Amino acid sequence: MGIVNVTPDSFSDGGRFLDSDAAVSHGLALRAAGASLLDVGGESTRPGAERVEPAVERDRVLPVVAALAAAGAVVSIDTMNAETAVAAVRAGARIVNDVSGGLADPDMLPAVAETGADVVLQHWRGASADMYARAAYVDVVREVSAELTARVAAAAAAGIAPDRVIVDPGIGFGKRGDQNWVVLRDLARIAGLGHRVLVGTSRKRFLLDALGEDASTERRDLATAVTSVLAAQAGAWAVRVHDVAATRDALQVAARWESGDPWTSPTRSH
Ligand code: PMM
Repeated sequence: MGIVNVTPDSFSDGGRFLDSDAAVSHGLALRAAGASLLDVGGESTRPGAERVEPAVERDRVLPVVAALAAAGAVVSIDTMNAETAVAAVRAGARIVNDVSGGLADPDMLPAVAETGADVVLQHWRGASADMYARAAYVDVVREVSAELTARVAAAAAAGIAPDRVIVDPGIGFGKRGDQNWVVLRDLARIAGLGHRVLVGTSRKRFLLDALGEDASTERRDLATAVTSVLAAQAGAWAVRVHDVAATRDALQVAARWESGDPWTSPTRSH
């Protein structure tokens, strides 16, 4: 899953893709680099970020969703707002990615049920501004699993069939650095919940525990390729990344490792 942030304050791309044409071009480039899904978002969820007016969010994302869907991409809409989700599905999005797992907007789950779209329910314990205050766990993997299970039940009660649900442990959301590593180590237990699993580690702060505080974006992308391979091996269905090419290469190398097939390259016959 390639990330297309259409925000002026994304910590990762510096808001370079605020202009919708640029965002569409970026999405198409990610697709050409190997992304099978494009995740379009108009509200930053970085720690401390302020909420964006839903109308502003829709102005940002709808033209981008429409253009990418028209180009044949499978688009997910990264939003916590039910109206934005419904409008994006009308514009061609096939997946609603709600980092709050349907908790931020009480209308979200019934609205998604009506659209027929798939939904990503991410583990979440409150808005970005104060999410670290809630990072208190006795057994982080057990609690994340239980809270995700409760969100899947809420989705089912709203009319969303379990096979339309993708769960996400929410790396960096309401978890401190060490807690993220524990969740990743035990990711197979999240996969054991029986749903498709999405994992987003891309460029996130917790990677600096391994890389050192001053790691460049390039080094975070390399680390993301490694975590994405490890997530895939633990059963993840998709990984959400900024640098699609690096993660694609890493996943292809890992696939060769697992299959034992000889290396072949499109540019080289052997
Ligand atoms: N992370 C961010 C935004 N949306 N959605 C899902 N499902 N999972 C994530 O881990 C996730 C997300 C924050 O990252 P960004 O600001 O770099 O997009």
